This record gives sequence, structure tokens and C-alpha cells, in this order.
Amino acid sequence: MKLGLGLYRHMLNRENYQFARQCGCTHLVIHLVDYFNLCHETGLDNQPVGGTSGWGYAGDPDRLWTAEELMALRQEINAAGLELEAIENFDPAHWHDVLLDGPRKAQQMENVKTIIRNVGRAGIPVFGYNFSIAGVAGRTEGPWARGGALSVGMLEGDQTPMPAGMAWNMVYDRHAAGGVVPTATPDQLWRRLQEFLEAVLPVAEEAGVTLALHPDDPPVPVLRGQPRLVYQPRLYQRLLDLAPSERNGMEFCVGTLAEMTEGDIYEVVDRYSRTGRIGYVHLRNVRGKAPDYRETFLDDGDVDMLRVLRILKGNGFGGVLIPDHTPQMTCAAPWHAGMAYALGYMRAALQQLEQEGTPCDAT
Ligand SMILES: [Mn+2]
Repeated sequence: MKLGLGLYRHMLNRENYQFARQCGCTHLVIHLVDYFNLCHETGLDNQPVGGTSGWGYAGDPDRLWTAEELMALRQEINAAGLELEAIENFDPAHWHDVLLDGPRKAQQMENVKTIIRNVGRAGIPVFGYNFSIAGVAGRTEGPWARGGALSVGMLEGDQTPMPAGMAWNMVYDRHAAGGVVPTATPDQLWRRLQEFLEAVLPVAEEAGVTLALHPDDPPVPVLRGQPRLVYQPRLYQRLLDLAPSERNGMEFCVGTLAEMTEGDIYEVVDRYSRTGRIGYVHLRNVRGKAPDYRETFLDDGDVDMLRVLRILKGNGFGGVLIPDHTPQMTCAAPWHAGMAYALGYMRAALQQLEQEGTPCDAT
């Protein structure tokens, strides 16, 4: 298994590449969506939480990420001694009507294909995405982690309807005429995912890019009145069954899976890592279950992370692990300190597993 770090768009610079190397990373996963764009929250590097108005404004609908800019980014990252493993998330500006089944769906499906082709041309092997209408909404922040570290959690589900012009917790049309986003049924949403896979997977196969789906974070069946797809572990199987292609993979978020009310996390990790369909792993620990949970430091939650890593290794997962979001530490660089702490823990765990040698009994 390889150690990686996820970097938000505004963090894509030499200093942070060096930081990743110093923490023992060999790989990066990068975000190109600017979640912080004209964001309602400022001053934090941490993932935004956003209120009912979401994270911020989506990007430019007419400017798709080009192969040239992706290649330049990869070269910059390679020059810093790192590999670029994945890009995480589409910009709602480019594909909101694929999620919403809106009038620009056909054109936006072409947008997605173009982006995947460009990602392939730039030699980036994985694209992580989250097929969700409401997105990562409905969470709040508080001093809930050890020592009063600022962390994210969910106290109760937010069922405020989404205003028109919003998708995936971002605003793609700030001049929308008013009203709310119509509610989809779960079957409609699954059909939209199926159409997306039917259209985009052949392109992904040709481009050599694995599409890796993040489970719904937070994992509740309905959020902001909209259905969710993978909010229980068994629903990941439904994704895999939609298309047997190895390019139809998972952005395997251990924290989100641990928040789900069904299933035993070790059995879930065992079952899905046996499929060989994990694109990359988000490692995060948590206390509690949706809709009432708090994110914690890796060593301080309900899940034994070393046990999780031992199962992944035992089942032959050789891909990239990155820390997911992590509590913010009280110092001049709260995000970096949190990440350095998580990466130190992960590096020690991986070294321990190397010393153990032959895979242990998976459970
Ligand atoms: Mn995650």
C-alpha cells in the first residue's frame, strides 16, 4: 500500500508537495474544484462545512480542465518527487444536470467524457467522484475531538429543501429564478447513475482511468429532501453490479462506511477489498453512527485502523491510502498539523504491517 495526501485546489504548490514528501508520502490525490470559491467561511484550510447555502460557487461551466493543464500539474508534482494518483470530484458547473437530470444533461455528459479523456491523456489513473444531489451537506463543526480539537460531525439530518441553482452543496447558478430543486426518487437517482456509467465507462476504459465512487457522506438515506445512493455498505455492491468493468470502482472511504448503521466495518473492508475494485482509500476514524457521529483522530475513534489496514493488505490491496479530513490541531497550522499527525500514524502502521510480513488472517 502506498501513502498519499489529498490537497485542495488552493494548496497545489511546491510547499505543500514538499510537506507531503516530508510526511513520507509518495502519492497525491488532488481536488480541482474550488470549494472555497467565494465561500461563506474563510480563514481555514479545512474542508468547508457550509450552511444551507452550501460551500461556495461552482466554477466556470465553459472551461473544462484541459489535458495540457493536467499534464503540467502532473509534471510539477513529479518534479517534486511525487506521483499524481487521482483527481477527486467533478465541478458541479460541468455536470449538475447529470446529477439533476436537467435540460443540459446531454451536453454535460459530453463534458464528463472530455474531462475523463483529458485525465487519461495526462496519465492520471483514477478519478474519484460522488454521485449525489445534496452532496456533503448537513454537517457541523465543534471542538469534539481529543483535547478539544475542532472536528466535523452530524447532529441531525438537514432536510431544508435545496434552492434552485444548487447541486452537490455548491451554487452553480446564482441567478436562478427561485423555487427549489425537485425531489428525486431513489430509483430515479440509481437510473441517473446507471446512465452516467453507460455513457462514461467506455470512455474511461479507453482512457485508462478508473472511476471511483465515494459513498454518501454523511451516510443517511435522505438529505435536504433528496435520496442518497450508497448510505449502507450493501449498497456499494449495487454500484459494482451495475457494470462489471474494473474501471467501475470505489473511492473507499472507511470513515463514511464506519458511520453507516448496518454492517461490521471489518467485514465490510474484507468483503469489498476482495473485489479488487478499490480505486483508492480515504482513511478516517469516527465515533458514533449516522445521523449522530463525530470525526476523530485516527487512533481515537470506534475503529481499529491497524486492523483495517491489515485486512486491506491481506486481500492484496496495493493502491493509495490518504487521510480523509481530520481534526484541526490547535496551532499556527491546524490543517497541516492534523495531516502530519494522521500521516505519521499511517506510516507507522504500514511499517508495522511490513514487519509482520505474510498477510494475517483477514478478520
Ligand atoms: Mn471520504
